[in-house]
Amino acid sequence: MAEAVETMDGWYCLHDLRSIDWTSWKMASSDEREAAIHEFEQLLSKWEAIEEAKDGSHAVYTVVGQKADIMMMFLRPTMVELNELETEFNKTKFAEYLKPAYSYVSVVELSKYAPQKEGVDPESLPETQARLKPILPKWEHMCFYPMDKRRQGENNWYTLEFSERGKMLYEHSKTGRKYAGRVKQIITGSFGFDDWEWGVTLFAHDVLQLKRIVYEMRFDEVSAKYGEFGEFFVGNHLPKENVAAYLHV
Ligand code: 76R
Repeated sequence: MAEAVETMDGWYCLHDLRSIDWTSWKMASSDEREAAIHEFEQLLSKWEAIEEAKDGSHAVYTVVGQKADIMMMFLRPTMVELNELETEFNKTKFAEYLKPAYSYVSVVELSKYAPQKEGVDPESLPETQARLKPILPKWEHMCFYPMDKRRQGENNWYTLEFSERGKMLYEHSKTGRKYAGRVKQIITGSFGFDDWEWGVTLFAHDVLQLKRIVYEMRFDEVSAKYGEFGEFFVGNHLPKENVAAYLHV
């Protein structure tokens, strides 16, 4: 039997995607719209204070294409806080004009494939802690997609030996490192939490870097033979100061 890898798990993660019901938004009075925007901005300020205190993080993007209009990503120390945050948002006036488009529940994950230093628990290292509880970059573009590792005929990731999987992931990480500074990736694990096995969130200043990394990685053995992918979402950063203009009708 192949052996499972140990994982290090950090903040819990919710990707929450909504579509705007522009018809009802336009039918609302301008006072109602203004109040809804103001309340949403206040919630954004509250999330910013949580991020400032390093008790979580969030990112808000507008989605290109018809799959959704807004993509929000939240990180919180517990699943309970994630749920409270979601419920608080759902109770806002603004949420009355939104329709659910997609959601994904996971937890920031690092795996222990790399050989470990004798007597050093990697989880205790400050650099590991920083990666498990990341402050999300607010780069211009973001892309999210869920994925699985294949379990089919010859290509079954879950019957491969630990060392073989580790070797392939090492090769994969070499491709990844070529994009250092241009693409920031957050891998979240979702076994037992959602319909796929991992969520992949990528941030980039130049949107083409998202296309390039995903394409180049298709040729890594680990993706070519074992990667199965769900829906892709791509969007542009929506800073708090642009919310009112974005929602202006
Ligand atoms: O965590 C680390 O940096 C160590 C090396 C590493 C691991 C173990 C690493 C590096 N990844 C790891 C694991 Mn990754 N990653 C993806 C995708 O679209 C695709 O084909 C795949 C989607 C991208 C774009 C990406 C980017 N990685 C994983 C796992 C879990 C596997 C398991 O546990 O079985 C998945 C699902 C996955 C998928 N990866 C990197 C990157 C980048 C950019 C890096 C380099 C990070 C850096 O060192 O700066």
